Amino acid sequence: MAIHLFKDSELTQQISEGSLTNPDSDVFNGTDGESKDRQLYLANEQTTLAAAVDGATTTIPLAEARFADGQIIIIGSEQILITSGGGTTELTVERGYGGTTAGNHSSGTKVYSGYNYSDLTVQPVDEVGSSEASWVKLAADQAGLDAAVAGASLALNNKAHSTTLSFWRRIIVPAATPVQNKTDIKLRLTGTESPII
Ligand SMILES: [Ca+2]
Repeated sequence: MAIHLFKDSELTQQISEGSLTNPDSDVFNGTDGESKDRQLYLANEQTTLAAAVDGATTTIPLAEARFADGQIIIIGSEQILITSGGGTTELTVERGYGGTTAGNHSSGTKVYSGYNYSDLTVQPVDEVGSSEASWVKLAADQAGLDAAVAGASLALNNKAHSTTLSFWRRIIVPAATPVQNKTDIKLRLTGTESPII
């Protein structure tokens, strides 16, 4: 999916997926037991235009390489199909895709992966050895963490391409637990990805 978890509302710290290059990590006291809360953010793949484009050009300059060939991006209300240049900061595209109108866009305008999401759910999972997924509580806001069921998934429902959702997670390490370099608890995001019609 062209959607990611981030540690910050500015979406600069993407949480790594399938590697530990930038995990959602904390330091815990496993002797006495400790819990820590963090707000996480969920947003579409996105960047900005590195330069202004007019309605005629089929070259789109990006601030960051964020998209793949065959994906649809959206700038303002215009949908754009990437025909080549995916994985680079200079896309070759088909403008005005899906019945939208090709227009002028100024430098710095947001460029989103052009998909909406429905039935989004985030779930703590641990498939290595014994499951410690129950160390995780999820809730829509921090106050809700106290009453959240340990290990339960959280429904995030629907997300439009340009919106950012957020939720809170609490990691609870039981007392007398060795936690050095524990890396097996993950957050799994599921949902339905739909092109914008
Ligand atoms: Ca485990």
